[in-house]
Amino acid sequence: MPSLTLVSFDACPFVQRAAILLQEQGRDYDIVYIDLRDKPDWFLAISPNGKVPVLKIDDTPIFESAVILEYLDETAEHGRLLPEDPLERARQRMWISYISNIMSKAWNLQATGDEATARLLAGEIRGHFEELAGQLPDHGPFWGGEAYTMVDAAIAPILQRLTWAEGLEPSLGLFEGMPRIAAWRDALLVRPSTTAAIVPDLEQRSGRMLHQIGSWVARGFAG
Ligand SMILES: N[C@@H](CCC(=O)N[C@@H](CS)C(=O)NCC(=O)O)C(=O)O
Repeated sequence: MPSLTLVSFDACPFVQRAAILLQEQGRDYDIVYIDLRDKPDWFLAISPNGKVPVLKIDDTPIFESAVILEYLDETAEHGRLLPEDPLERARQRMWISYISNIMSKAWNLQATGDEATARLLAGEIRGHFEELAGQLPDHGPFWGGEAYTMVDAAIAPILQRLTWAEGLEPSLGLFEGMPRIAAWRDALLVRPSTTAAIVPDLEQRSGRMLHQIGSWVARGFAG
């Protein structure tokens, strides 16, 4: 088996997706953290967009979290998450792409210093949640019912960060009246792959960092 090295920024939810899948698969991997404010030359040489995650397979880098997820799934020895049926595979890819678009809104919601913008984004994210809730099966907490899927790995980091944001500013009401999304979130947040894929004090560190950049959501952070 080739060696796997995940190039990471510790607070990045896109990196976390890849780390979650590596944890689900029980694979050995190394992790290398970089400072995105001071990107090393070796990183810029393997990441044309200057973004993490990059996964190095021996010496070959691949970038884009959704591509990394697929590579890891296709090379898994057992327990592949993407289904065999092409239509079902396409449907999971489609929703992963939809979720990727929510990630930038989730970041803007956390980072903006403007209350009106935060509330607007919270409303838009609730709209996306309604769309996703309409896709979830009636039974079982995950996208595949009882079965954990690639869509679950892809969304867990956002549900985690939005839960932290809601903890800082409960009036956002992101999960209010959304029992199906809340149950999905609850199942994903306690899943060992989700918790093992981040540094242990990330919630505190994120709150502090958001507070320092003037985030409205984190304006009262006192940690
Ligand atoms: N579409 C990319 C997005 C990755 C991304 O936005 N990463 C952020 C950190 S969370 C980054 O590296 N930003 C550095 C920059 O834009 O300079 C993916 O899915 O991998």
